[in-house]
Amino acid sequence: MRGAGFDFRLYAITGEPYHPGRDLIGVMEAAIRGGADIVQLRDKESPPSRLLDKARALRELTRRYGVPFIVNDHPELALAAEADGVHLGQEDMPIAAARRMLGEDKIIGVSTHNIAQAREAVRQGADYIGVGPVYPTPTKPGRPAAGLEFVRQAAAEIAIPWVAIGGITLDNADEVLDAGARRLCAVSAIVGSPDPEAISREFRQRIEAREAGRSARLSGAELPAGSPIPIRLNGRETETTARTLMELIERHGLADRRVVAEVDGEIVARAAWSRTPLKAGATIELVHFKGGG
Ligand code: TZP
Ligand code: MG
Repeated sequence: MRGAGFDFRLYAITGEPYHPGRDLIGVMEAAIRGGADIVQLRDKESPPSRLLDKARALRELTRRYGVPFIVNDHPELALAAEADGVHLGQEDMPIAAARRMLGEDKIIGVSTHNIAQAREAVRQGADYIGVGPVYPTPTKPGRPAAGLEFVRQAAAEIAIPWVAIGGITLDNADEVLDAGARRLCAVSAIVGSPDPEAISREFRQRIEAREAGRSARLSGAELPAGSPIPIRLNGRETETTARTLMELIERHGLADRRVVAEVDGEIVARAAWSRTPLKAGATIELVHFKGGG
């Protein structure tokens, strides 16, 4: 499940207090039918035995639809329910400890509330990160909004999948996407809706519409100068303050040499080096051919 191909667009998280009288599985099935392509069990109230029942039921549902299933807070529950992974907050167990418990194949997601936490989660090996709360939300009381600026910073810097979360509704989804988000997550807007399927379908359409127009806007993405970002260069974890592929290549003294450069598995033509941004978590291969002929 984990691996280079892991990605998603619309992340639906459970929130049973938002749908009293309606069944958890029915609500989450509607979200999936509408286009949610990853599901998380988030339940701060139930005792462990109830949690395991819910996790097992959601596992069965998500397996039927071929959608990844993530458990919030509890790696041991993720294992017991055969979930695809776990989602950790800043106060939860460190990523390395969760990785030891879960093994290499499980997905580990991490909530981050500012760009420093986002960089650190990438460095520690998170498979995706949550970026938020974008807006204040009753689903996470007491957590101040990180705002759209954090979304812009993540868009500029973070190369692993990251998802905007917190107070996102159909009324503000477009400005979150305008700020650079390519994935959205919602609790209340989806599960609190009388029609979770229709809402999910609309969220999904908004995201897809941006994706379609995206490649044209990609060139010239400005990256903030400053702190080093973690990258993987020729198989080695390292850091760089270079902000473009060209800067990185220049710093290795290779700009005038015969070099093939690959970013995240795609060869980048020399003409595009200067406008290819470097993002935290990017995998870069530089192959330098020595000698002539
Ligand atoms: N993490 C950051 S904000 C948030 C979580 C779990 C709550 C999102 O819920 P909602 O109802 O979509 O604002
Ligand atoms: Mg937590």
